[in-house]
Amino acid sequence: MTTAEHTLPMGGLLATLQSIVGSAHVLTGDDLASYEQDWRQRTRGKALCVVRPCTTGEVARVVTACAQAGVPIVPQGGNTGLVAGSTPDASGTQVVLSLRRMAAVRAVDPDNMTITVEAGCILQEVQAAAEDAGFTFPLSLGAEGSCTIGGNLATNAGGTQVLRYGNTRELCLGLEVVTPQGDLWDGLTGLRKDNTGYDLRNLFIGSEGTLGVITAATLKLFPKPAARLTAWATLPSLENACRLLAMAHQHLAAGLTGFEVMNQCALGLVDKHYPQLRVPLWQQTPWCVLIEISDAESETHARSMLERLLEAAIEEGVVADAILAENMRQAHDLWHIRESITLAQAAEGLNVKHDISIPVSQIPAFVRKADNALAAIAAGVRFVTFGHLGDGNLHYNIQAPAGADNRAFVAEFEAQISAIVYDTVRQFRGSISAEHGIGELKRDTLPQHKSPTALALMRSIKSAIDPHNIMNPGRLLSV
Ligand code: FAD
Ligand code: 2HG
Ligand code: ZN
Repeated sequence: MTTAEHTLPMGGLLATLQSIVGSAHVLTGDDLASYEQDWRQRTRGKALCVVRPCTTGEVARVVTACAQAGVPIVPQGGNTGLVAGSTPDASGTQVVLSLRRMAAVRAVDPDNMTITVEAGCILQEVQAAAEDAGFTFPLSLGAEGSCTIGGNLATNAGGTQVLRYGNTRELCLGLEVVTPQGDLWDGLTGLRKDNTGYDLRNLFIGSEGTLGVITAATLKLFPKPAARLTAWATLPSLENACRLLAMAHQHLAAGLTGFEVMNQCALGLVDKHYPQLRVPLWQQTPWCVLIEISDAESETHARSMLERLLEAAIEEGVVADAILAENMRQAHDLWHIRESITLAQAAEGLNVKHDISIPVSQIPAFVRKADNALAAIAAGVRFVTFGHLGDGNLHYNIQAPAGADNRAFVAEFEAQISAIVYDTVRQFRGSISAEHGIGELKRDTLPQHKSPTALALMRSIKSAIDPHNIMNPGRLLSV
């Protein structure tokens, strides 16, 4: 595969792009920081320009023009990705294609229980449109106020409801995609059954902008539950959290929609940086858990189910203490604490993230082993361990010792720390990326954790669909 080479003068390309989207929507110059800087402040690139099309036809013409010029394209939604995949490299030769102006809800089909939206729709707006139509769209994550559905699809985002509803992939029925040649693939169906060969939809989902530009999607809607209830529990150990998860599956069955775990260090950071959130009970035990139940019957039914679970768990010594949110406001406040961990970590300073999955049954053993190994190489490191325990997905993040220089710590220890963590993940047959993707940050780590056969197949797919390496080069695969 060849790397994209410029075949047309840049001025000619900029003029062509302006003629396609209008000059107000081709941004150049020094003020592109919000498009060039990644969310975690790990990398800062330089774009040739930012192009903001507002229709699929415009996207197709932009991609055609860039392909003809041999100029690479970096698709970008809300730029909330955590693996440095949505910002340009430092060469000043890549075009950032921002989908943010393509934000229409194209259709709601209540009988088919689907909604069709454009890629730049903010996730929260998709949720609101679903609510307005009398349904729920269950994808839910801390960045939902700024991430886009196109970015969610491109990363196959997870979040806090995966346990019941699945990842973004499971929520999507159809896609509209502009290929690296500028052709349109209209796969925007609302079909729940379609066995007509290779699954192109699932190939584009999770491809992190390396195979094409997602311009629209048809998504599944679900009935709104009659009631949602949230509980917060304190636990002496991670083993107990796993035990509580098993009990919650037994007691609540399909009613269990969320099960999140947070360690004391993670909650301590929220308490430090957002004291107004008033984190409950966090100093009592090393671990806290958030449980959500959704009930098709009534709030009374939901409450009695959750109370019975907690009573049994306290009686068996699994849970030390628990609170049940009295109303939606209190439930929202508890979830807000959980969703603020990433922000609190950012406020504390640069850190090392690991978004891993391990079979749930092995998680306590994994954490014990990795904690011990890391404490031995960097005394005083802080373990910010939290995540979607119900999915076996931990955010096993490492923060510099209190008072240390975070940037210097990351520069000195990141490679060593991540090597230990990923090696331990491999011993437990886990994954080095449960939900955030590979991007640039984990690109060079991926080959150590995929079989040569899997990597060769991935490279074949990339070169078959994007032979000139126009789409988001250097992300996911080094090629
Ligand atoms: P961007 O960051 O703009 O892009 C991400 C990737 O997708 C890039 O590779 C980009 O090139 C590609 N891309 C974007 N749009 C398109 C498109 N239309 N077509 C093709 N490729 C495209 N993630 C989770 O999975 N679960 C969580 O719980 C979660 N919580 C988060 C909480 C916070 C506070 C933050 C900051 C991030 C969180 N994330 C989480 C990560 C992030 O929000 C998700 O990865 C999200 O899906 C990215 O959407 P985006 O629109 O911001 O995409
Ligand atoms: C979450 O679950 C996100 O809150 C972000 O996936 C995780 O900050 C992180 O590492
Ligand atoms: Zn997460």
